[in-house]
Amino acid sequence: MRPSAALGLLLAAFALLLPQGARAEDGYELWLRYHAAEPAAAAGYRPAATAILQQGDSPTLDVARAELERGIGGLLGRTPPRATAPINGAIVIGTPASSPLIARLNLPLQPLGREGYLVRSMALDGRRVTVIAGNSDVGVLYGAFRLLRLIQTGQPIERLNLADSPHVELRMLDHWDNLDRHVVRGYAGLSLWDWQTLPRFADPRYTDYARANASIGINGVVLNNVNSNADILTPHFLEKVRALADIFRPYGIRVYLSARFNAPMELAHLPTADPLDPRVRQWWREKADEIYRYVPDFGGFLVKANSEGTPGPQDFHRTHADGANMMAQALAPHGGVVIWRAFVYSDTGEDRFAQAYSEFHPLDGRFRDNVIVQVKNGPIDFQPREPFSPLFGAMPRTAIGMEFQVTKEYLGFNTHLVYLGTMWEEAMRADTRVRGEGSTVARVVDGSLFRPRHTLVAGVANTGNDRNWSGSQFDQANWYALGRFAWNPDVSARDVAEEWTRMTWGNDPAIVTPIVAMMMGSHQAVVDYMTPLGLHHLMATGHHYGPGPWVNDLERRDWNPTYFHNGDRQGIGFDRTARGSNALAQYAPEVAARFGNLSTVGDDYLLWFHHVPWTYRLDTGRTVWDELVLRYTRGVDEVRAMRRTWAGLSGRIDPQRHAQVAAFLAIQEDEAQWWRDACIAYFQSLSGLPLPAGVAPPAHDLAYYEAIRNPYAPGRDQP
Ligand code: BDP
Repeated sequence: MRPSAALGLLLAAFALLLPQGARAEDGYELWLRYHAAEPAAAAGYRPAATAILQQGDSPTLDVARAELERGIGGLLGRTPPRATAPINGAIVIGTPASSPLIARLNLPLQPLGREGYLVRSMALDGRRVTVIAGNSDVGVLYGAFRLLRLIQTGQPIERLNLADSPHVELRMLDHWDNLDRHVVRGYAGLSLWDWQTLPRFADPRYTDYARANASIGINGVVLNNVNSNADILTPHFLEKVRALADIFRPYGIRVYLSARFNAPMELAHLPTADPLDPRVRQWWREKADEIYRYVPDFGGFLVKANSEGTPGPQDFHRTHADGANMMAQALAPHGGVVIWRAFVYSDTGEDRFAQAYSEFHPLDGRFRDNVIVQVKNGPIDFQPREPFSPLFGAMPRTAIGMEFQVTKEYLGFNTHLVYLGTMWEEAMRADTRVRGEGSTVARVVDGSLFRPRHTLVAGVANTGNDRNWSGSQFDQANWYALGRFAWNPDVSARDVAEEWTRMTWGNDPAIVTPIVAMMMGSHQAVVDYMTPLGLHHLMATGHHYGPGPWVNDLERRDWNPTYFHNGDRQGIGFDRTARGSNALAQYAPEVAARFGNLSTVGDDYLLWFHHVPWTYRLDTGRTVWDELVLRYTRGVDEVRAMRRTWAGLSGRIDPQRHAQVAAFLAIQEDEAQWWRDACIAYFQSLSGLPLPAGVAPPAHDLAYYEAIRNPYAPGRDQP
């Protein structure tokens, strides 16, 4: 037995003796817990990681080496020393450019692009080593994290021959952080960016944030809210932005800013922000030049224009393309991009579902090639379940990026355990049919369908300054999953859940199996207790916390839940077929036909597209009314089952994290019950039908639920 294997087994044995509770954990380490006391990880780690041989000098190679030292040191209880020549068991890191040693190995790196990597067990000068190589330093860093992930998840790393590279170019987190540190739709404390103490004080969290992102391949972050404040573009803030960019750079992360479209008016008092006005164009050119003086690798602008009251080119009778191109032209000399959001709708009377497509589809081919149009996964707004947005596949001559919401604005904030991987998998695997079968959303997003110049997956971040970063232990999984889906939109949600679970909770099958099962069922559960059968947007006004299906008095029609469910005495659902709004016509004919036909739409999407009588019979043999009530009930039962599962893990998981999750699941059960009871009480007031046999009635009458107010719910748009 080699010494390292013996050490591994010793540690494993020791770990079994050590009560898990002995070590307090609060979740700060995320999935980068490098704990020797992980029995399977320690036992599975066989090769002698005797030393690290860093080939080349750069801040990124330094952090790759430091992470390996930290990770292997933690997992094996012994930090590998640095080597100066290959020795048996060494991990050799570098690029052909940084290392003659790696160059002469002639590794097949070429197809892996700038950010790909190879991890190989091989002989070098007669020694057995593990080589981590990439075409760039950041590729090496990604490879280092991959090796650590293998060890953390208890996989053999004796004979490695791995190659991987990102399928998507821009893999981003969008922070909806205001300059006063309020995070819009944030449930994890204040913004991580302490603008007050920047640039002088570099909070160590900035580095840990960058490590976490790099570990999952995130390579861009938008620092500020899409409802942006022009002040971020002033020198006062650019100094601070530079400080963050300097910290993130070694981790392969570029900084982007949300830019307010009328900034030339607000900051320079120009009389207009018309994108075709020469003064405006010049202002943006100079602003871009200035930003690049602070941040030479600045990524570009994210823009929310003419959406929910934000300024935009339409204020000056110009199109989205005019606005985006003007900014893109200013950034082009520096290699920056404009990410222009397609989340637009106005009070025109057109079905809100259809509006983004109506505005953007005619502009296909009109955007410069450094513009990416960022589209939310669904046509409305991050609902618990949405069909894919018809814009995916509809603009073959435009770079179309995916926007997911990692933070759970409409899915129970931070307290509900909802793993979003399954939802994203559903979105990515949806077949748009625009180029025949297999034209999945993933293939639009990864660029393999239309070959745009840029590809993008972005997630609205769920981070804040809570110790556990995401507001709950399980919300970390959604941050993790965003990175994995951005890296490869075809990844399996189950594999991602399992990886994360092993790294976050442990490799013991008695932990992994139940936790993964909980995660995999959790999205369907929330859909069931909030918006089953294709209902959507039933949340209470403004903060979106709790049910409000009865709300019908908001100034805009398409803010009212009653607009979306369209229920009355006879039936329920939004008719988007040709008899109704005809939004279905925006999909490829095969998709429109499938969703448009009651026998093929499927129960999960039924009320998205059809208005049906309460007595309409589903495939289950039950009426819509009965099925609705049963699904609401089933959702609550599922949460109860999650609580039982979690209780059964007591003693196997460190007590602090276990207790927090247990308490949050109790909150979730109460709130699931609230959702169920309130919605059943309300919908019964419409349908007038009795509950199916054996189903418990709501605990209170409808008036009770309608009277509930939450003026201080966190994450509000305007605090
Ligand atoms: C909605 C949020 C709002 C955002 C908007 C957006 O409620 O706070 O500003 O999305 O995406 O879901 O711009």
